[in-house]
Amino acid sequence: MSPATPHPMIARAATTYAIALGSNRRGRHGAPEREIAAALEALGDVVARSPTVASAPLGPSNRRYANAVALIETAEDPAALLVRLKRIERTFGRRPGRRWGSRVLDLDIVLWSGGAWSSSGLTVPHAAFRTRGFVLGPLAALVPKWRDPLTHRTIRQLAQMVDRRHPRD
Ligand code: A4P
Ligand code: MG
Repeated sequence: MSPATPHPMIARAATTYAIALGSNRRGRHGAPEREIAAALEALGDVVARSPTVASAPLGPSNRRYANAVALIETAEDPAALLVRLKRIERTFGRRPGRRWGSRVLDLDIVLWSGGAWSSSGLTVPHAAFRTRGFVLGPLAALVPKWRDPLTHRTIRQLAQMVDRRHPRD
């Protein structure tokens, strides 16, 4: 065994992540719903997924979004996972551009079973997920009892709070 190979006894255990998927632009797989389906394949290690929902755009874009949430299991730490997600976004044809611009694929790390994480360019839980119905709705269907490590509220509670503020979203 080379020195760089971790001993099996100390190999890092798999942890669970909730990943939010969004698309509001056609790509090589087709309409946004097709891009989401293909992205779930590309992610791998998906242990649960929500249905894909259509949602009105939040922000300046006027194109309707397809959104979904997936749970994946991996031993990668959040920084390593973000690198992989950015690579998948690129292979789906996403190009860096205007923040909140139309995109073939957006992959955000929403929650991690390891708790909170903060490093350069990465904050977990995702800074905006507590106010987003298109994330909290699908997430609440998967992990209603998971607690946000910052507010200590459950996902179900956060989803209900957003529903009360935006009953028609
Ligand atoms: N970053 C920091 N924390 C994270 C995290 N937890 N997960 C950094 C992923 N990335 C994180 O993101 C910009 C930078 O945020 C990343 O390079 C990473 O270092 P980005 O995906 O490159 O750019 P963005 O998506 O334009 O910005 P951002 O802030 O991620 O936008 P959002 O919050 O994803 O919003 N309306 C509907 N209905 N549905 C949507 O999915 N999405 C957006 C984009 C706007 N409106 C929407 C939807
Ligand atoms: Mg993003």
